Amino acid sequence: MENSIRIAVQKSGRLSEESLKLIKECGIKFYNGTGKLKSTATNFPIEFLFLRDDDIPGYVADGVADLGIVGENELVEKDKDVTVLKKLGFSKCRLSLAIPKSETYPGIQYFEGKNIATSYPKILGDYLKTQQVQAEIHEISGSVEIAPSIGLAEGICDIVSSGSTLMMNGLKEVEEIFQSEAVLISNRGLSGEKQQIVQKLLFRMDAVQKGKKNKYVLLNAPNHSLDTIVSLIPGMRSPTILPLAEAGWSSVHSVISEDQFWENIEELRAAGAQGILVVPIEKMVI
Ligand code: PRT
Ligand code: ZN
Repeated sequence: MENSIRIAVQKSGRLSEESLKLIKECGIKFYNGTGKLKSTATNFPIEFLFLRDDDIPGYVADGVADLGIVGENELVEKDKDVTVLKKLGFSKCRLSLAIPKSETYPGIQYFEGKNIATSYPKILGDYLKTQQVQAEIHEISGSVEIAPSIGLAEGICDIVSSGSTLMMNGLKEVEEIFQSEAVLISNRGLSGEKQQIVQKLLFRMDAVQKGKKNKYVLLNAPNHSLDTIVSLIPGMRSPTILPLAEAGWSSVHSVISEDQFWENIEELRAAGAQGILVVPIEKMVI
C-alpha cells in the first residue's frame, strides 16, 4: 500500500508497552488485542506488525516494514542497513562485561585468552578488537548470566539495567561497552508518498517528546519583581502576565524545561514568587 506505512513494534517485552504508548500519545488509534500479529490504525495511514525485537531490523531493511522501533543494542548487533530517524528515550540500558565477584579485575587485559558468553557477539567482537584483546566469544541466546557458574565461560557480556541480575548471580560489572535506548528506524528506500506520512508521524512524536521535557509553570509574584521573574522563566516567546485581583500582584505563566525549573526554583522564591504550580504538558508545537 503506497498511501500507508507499516511499522514493526515488539509484540511483547521490554519495548512493547512504551512503543505503543508513544504511538497512542501521537493521537493514533488502533486495536491491539492479545495475540494479534497485525493491526491497522483507524485515524492515521499506518499499519502495525507485532514481531520479536530480533526480527525488526531485518524486516525494516528488507522493506517488509517501513519503520520499526527497536533497541540500539539489537540494531547494531544485527548490522542491517537502515536509517535511524530518532532516539526515543525509553528502554535505556547498557551492554557490559561482568566477571565473578571474587575475581580481581586488573583491566580489560583480564579477558585475554578467556571465554566470554554473550548474545551480542558482534558488538562484543568489535569492542575487543578496539581494545586489542583476543578472547573466545561463546554465543548463547538466553540466561547468559549463569554461564560462569556452570563453567561455560569466565566472563559474560550482557544487558544491564539496575544491575540486580548480575548481583544475584554473583557477578560484578567491570566494563560498560555500549549504551542503548529505543530508536525509530526506517527503510532506506521509502517512496516520496511514504516519506510524507513518516514526516507527519515524526512531527507528532517531536511534539510529544518536547511536551515531556517541558512543564507549564504558573506562579504569583509581586509586580516589583516581575522583571527578575521573567528573566528566570523566559518561556517560548515570553511569559503571560495577568493581574491578580489583589493590587500589586500578578500571575505569571510560562513554559520551561524541568531541569531548568529545579535550577531556578530558589531564585524564583527569593524574588518573591508564591503559589508555584508546575503542570505537565501533553504536546508542544513550537
Ligand atoms: O521476545 P523478544 O525477542 O521480542 O524480546 P527479548 O526477550 O529479546 O527482549 P526484551 O523484551 O527482554 O528486551 C527488549 C529490549 O529492551 C532489549 O533489546 C534492550 O534494548 C532493552 N532493555 C532495557 C533490556 C533491559 N532493559 C534489561 N534489563 N533488555 C534486557 N534486559 C535484561 C537483561 O538481558 C538481563 O537479563 O534484564 C536483565 C538485566 O536487568 P537488571 O535490571 O537486573 O540489570
Ligand atoms: Zn529478542
